[in-house]
Amino acid sequence: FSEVHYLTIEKVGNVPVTKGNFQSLPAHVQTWLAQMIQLCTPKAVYISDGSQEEATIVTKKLVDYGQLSPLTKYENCHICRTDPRDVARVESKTFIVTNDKHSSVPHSREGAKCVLGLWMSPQDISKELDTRFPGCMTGRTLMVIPFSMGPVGSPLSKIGVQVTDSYYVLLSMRVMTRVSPDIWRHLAHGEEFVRCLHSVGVPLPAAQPIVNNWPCNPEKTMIVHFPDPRKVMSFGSGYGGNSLLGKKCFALRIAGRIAKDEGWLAEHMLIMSITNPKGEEKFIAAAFPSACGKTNLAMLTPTIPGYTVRCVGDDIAWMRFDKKTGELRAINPEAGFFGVAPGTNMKTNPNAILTCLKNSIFTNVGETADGGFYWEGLEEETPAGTEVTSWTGEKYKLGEDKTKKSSHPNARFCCPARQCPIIHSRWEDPAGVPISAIIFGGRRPEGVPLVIEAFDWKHGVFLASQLKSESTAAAEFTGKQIMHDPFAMRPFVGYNFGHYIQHWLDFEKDPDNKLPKIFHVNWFRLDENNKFLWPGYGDNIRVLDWIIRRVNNEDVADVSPVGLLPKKGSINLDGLNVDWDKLISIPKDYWASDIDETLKWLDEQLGDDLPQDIRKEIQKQKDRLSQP
Ligand code: SAT
Ligand code: MN
Repeated sequence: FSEVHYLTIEKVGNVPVTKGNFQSLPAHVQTWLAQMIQLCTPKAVYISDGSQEEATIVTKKLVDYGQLSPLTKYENCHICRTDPRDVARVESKTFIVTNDKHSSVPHSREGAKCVLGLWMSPQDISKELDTRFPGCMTGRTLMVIPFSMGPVGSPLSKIGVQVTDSYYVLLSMRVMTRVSPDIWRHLAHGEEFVRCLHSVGVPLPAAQPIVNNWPCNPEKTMIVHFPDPRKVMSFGSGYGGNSLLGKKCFALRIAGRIAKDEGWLAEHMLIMSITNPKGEEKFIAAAFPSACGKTNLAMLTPTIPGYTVRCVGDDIAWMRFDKKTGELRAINPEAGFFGVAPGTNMKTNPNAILTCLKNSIFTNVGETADGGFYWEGLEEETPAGTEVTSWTGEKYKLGEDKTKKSSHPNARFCCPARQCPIIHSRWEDPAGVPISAIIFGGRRPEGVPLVIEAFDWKHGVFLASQLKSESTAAAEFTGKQIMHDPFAMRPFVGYNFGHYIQHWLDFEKDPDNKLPKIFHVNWFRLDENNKFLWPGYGDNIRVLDWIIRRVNNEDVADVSPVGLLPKKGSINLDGLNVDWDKLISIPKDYWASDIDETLKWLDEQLGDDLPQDIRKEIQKQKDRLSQP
């Protein structure tokens, strides 16, 4: 075998390796890289070591090129403006490829457009990829990034290698994952790794003008997942979710498939701990669709005295039931935060602001004349009259023209998690942290109470399956539509969603599993004047406190047709002026039509793949709602 490998490898010899030692890499990595080099025809190969020196050199290169510029107000922070056509994930161009269609996507009903994953056959995708990848790195450097999702060497972690022609991706991957030459040692005996290929899709000389020094190829963008050979191929976009392949592509879509095969969970969830005034600490995981405030919740500043919050992760959780103790243990596979910038300020999320004052990259935000970042939400912290350059390059003075927007609504900060002032001391614990409660939530302007506790595991899985939320700027959708987003995983699931729901249900079958309680929250309910009924942000601790009391089985809940609701007076509302009855009410008409709509949607989308247990839960909810 090795001889065959060496024959292929020799072809790499034509392309100079400008950093690192190719021959010292594990043989199976060399083989794969040789194929990638042959396919993409770069002018050079660069093997990243993830070091600070490397980051400094690459940053300078990008500053000279004009893709980054320093934000001089802070230490080692940079701003980047993308081509305005490349600003978010593109779900319509994100595919899962398997031989068998229905291992990837459900048996949707005739005529229904499946929105729970897009499948393409290996034959069809080959044709697409053949018009994209051959020669795609001509004139560019192919970078090799060895990374770990999760602490290097943890039994819960997984390894990937990303090839990319984007220096921005190299710098961001270094923040978001653990990039280190140690990875090669963990692959020394032919161990599995996820193969991640990324190209901005602009070989040189470029066929079209490059906008903002941000090469990309929106017409041909395509993000393709091969769950069986554990491979991702992404073309044409430099934006985070499309290009930092360790994140959604690997840690959710590919890892989700691995997790199903191996009996664990890869979820779009934050992980945090709450310590109450008695000093008891509990860890929770919470799933919300993109841009619904996961980062804010993960590091919230409690508004009621005596509580401490610590952050373990803000976006992705890998969780498995411990064989010995039955506890659900979770790790954050990431090493950084890639958070939505607009709306973040010293009131809504001081910890996020404090995390990103050094070593951070800001994408598609505004810049103040004195070298600071600026975005919508920082008005009170930035003097009126300050000159701002918007993400599109327009200069204006703050406060003078209220129609001007400094930032793209999906503008992002990318910062190292270890810099977070309230990062948990165990955030890198290789054994993970024990989860006591799982929360699901979305933006629901109407009808949905502040918090609901599921009756039991099955009911909780049903609550998660019927998750809906108002659309956000994190994807390509426009307008404020309420979209189904079961488990907050609609864009991120890597296999048949019916099987995914069944996988969740199956955890109940092992009597040794200590199943966490499941909750549904809604911070976004509006009154008749379109004003939020709940203050949100730091005041969400009041709801978390109630949730923890329910975890401790305190008698603070009442039965309702849709789940357990907090008893009046059981949530601490000291100092708030809220309309409790409106906040907790469950308008029967709304819920009666909502459950019909949910059943219709789930049935259309999943057809016979919708687990029977969910159909039964829906029927039970209908029965409860129709009781007088
Ligand atoms: O997809 S990203 O990871 O870039 C952001 C998100 O949608 O959560
Ligand atoms: Mn996310």
